[in-house]
Amino acid sequence: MRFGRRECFSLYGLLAAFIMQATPALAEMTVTDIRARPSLGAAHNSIVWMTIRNTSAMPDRLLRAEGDVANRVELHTHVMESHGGRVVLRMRPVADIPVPAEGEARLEPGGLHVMLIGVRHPLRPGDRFGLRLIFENASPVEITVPVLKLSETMTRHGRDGSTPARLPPSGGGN
Ligand SMILES: [Cu+2]
Repeated sequence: MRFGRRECFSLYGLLAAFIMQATPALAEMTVTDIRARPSLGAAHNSIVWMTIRNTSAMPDRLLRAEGDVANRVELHTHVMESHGGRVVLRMRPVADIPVPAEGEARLEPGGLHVMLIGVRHPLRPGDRFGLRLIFENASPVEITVPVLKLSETMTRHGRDGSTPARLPPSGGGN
């Protein structure tokens, strides 16, 4: 029996399918465009944005982000809500963030983001801190997050208690 070209390809396909099943950790994530907002005002909160690209053929989900930069690190999105005829943008926690196969999840101002609640030290432009991204399939990814000036983050973030126009006086609070 001879293998023609077609049979060779189907054997190769079977082998590839077997390898993918046997090693689900092959899902690979590339994280770019990482940036955080300075922590401002009395809220001691900050926000991290990034683009997560899934280079594998397997859909995945970001389950959580971990780091000791803040007391709580949550995954959030924004939703439009109407209050007495006024439309406001509000933040809401999400259980996970889908990252499609060979696609990307964009965490952008006004949408999905990583929320830092109660930062342990004030975050100022030029600072950097680490976060670990935990996925359903892919291996954890360690990222370094630079803190940018508020204007550089192009923030459209809503009412989270911050006062973007004014930095807290030095020596005050915390
Ligand atoms: Cu938020």
